Amino acid sequence: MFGLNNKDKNNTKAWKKLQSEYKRFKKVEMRKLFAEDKNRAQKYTLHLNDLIFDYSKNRFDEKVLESLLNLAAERQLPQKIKEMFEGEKINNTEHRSVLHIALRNRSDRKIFSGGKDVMPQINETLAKMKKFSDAVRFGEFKGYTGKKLVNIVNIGIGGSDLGPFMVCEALKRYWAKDINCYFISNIDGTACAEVLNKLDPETTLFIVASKTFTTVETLTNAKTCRKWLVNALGEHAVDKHFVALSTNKEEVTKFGINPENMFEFWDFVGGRYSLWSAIGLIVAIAVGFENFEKLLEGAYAVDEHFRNSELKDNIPVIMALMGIWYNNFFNAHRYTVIPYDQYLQYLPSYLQQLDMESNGKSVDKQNQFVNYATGPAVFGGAGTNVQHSFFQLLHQGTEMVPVDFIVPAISHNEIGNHHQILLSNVLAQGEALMRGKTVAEAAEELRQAGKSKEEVEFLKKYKSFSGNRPSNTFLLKKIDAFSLGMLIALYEHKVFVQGVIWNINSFDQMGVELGKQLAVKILPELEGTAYGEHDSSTSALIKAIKLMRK
Ligand code: G6Q
Repeated sequence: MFGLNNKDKNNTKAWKKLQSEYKRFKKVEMRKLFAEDKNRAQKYTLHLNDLIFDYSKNRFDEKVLESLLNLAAERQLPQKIKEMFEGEKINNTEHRSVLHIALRNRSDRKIFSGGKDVMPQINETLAKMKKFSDAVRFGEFKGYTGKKLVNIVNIGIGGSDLGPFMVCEALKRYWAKDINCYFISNIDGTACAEVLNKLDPETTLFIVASKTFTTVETLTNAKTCRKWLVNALGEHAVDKHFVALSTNKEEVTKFGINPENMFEFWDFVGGRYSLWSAIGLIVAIAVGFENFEKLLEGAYAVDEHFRNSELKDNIPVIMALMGIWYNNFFNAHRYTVIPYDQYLQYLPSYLQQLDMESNGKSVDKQNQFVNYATGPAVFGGAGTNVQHSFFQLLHQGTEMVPVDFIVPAISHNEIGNHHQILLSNVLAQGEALMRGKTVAEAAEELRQAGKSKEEVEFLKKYKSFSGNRPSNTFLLKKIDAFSLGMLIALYEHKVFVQGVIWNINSFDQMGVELGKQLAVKILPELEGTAYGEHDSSTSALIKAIKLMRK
């Protein structure tokens, strides 16, 4: 398999075909497609359990879709999916299998990495998580002074924070009544101080979540929290108030956490794919292990769908192909995710890491710099809030930004007609982006509103909307552990498919290293114990900081 960079014409046949399809199709209006085909929505909607994925409001027709599917086939996608599920070392720069799918394998199928079935160790950790989360929830595992642990603090960053944080927030409705969850991630002392100020050491459990157990932010925060606890309750209290989630027993022990209080995971689980592992411990404590299992089951349902469905019926594949179509042919290098659900407000930041850390790469799997666009920038926020902030640009900006709308038909809080209003908004936005409003239509509307001829002439362009702006709609029945598990897994596999098509390794993150290296060098310079050579901007800023802190 060669990269897309390769000049071999046969290898990039589908890509070339898509370039010509783009020329044919770029001006075609979705309005027209919907008018011409009354079955368009039905044709381009996929179902999975209670989830409905409507991708009909995208700029494609049957021929475009066929060419996109040919691209996936040409990139040997089915084979690549098989390789991931069979534990091949597809993370080629780190020589690792990529087996987050094993963490939620609810069948008795064996899954191998390096010739070893990984399922027994996964199931063992799950059993340990169940036992511990139940014991905390039911007050059997108590604090040092015998009080129930009701404040659960996850200390972690990046993949060891964003996933459990987002899931806890999304499932807040299911939290045990007497339990509160807190998250400390940022190295900024404020993050620690603001949480600790609220807590009573006697009722607080710290979960130190770090795959490597070498991450400076997490270890610094964990040290501060450990000190806070020891000051209040003494060194002997640590075993009752600190647990670790990690792959690194040695560092956990060195840090001063009893290895018996460690929940293990493995290097075949990437940080940003780890919420299904021991990293989900806070979720299990907050919402109960049964709900944590439902989360896994939702993801497993998607894994089975992804593994077994034909490309044309495969939701993550279609999500990915639409993204490729816009990113690489329309040059639309960003997309936005808008959950119309307050509980999902942190989903966009979670997806930002999932997508941007996975596919923000410039070297392909054959060690060549790529000459095509890879991962897009992702942003988002909860609807309807964001309608009142960045939607202006989505509707009238000069660049097209594809949108994913996510909405549950039923809210956990059906108060008055709040949810009907919210639903009407999400549907209206999708329709408005697709249809737009022509200059002539805007003029007519202004005339109907009694505006003068001059005003109509002046305002008609400002009031027009180009339309033809694409969106997907994910309609769920309700946000619960199962549907959330499905949703997250759909995006994980979407990102994987795009990585396959771009021929990049979605599972390393070397781009975060350079800044870390430089920070280590600059720290002693700020503390005045070293002097370093920098560009004039960095040097001047170091000097200014030192002056201000004097
Ligand atoms: C995710 C990344 C990164 C990682 C953090 C925390 O895929 O690898 O976000 O999760 O840097 O790392 P540790 O869990 O090792 O502390």
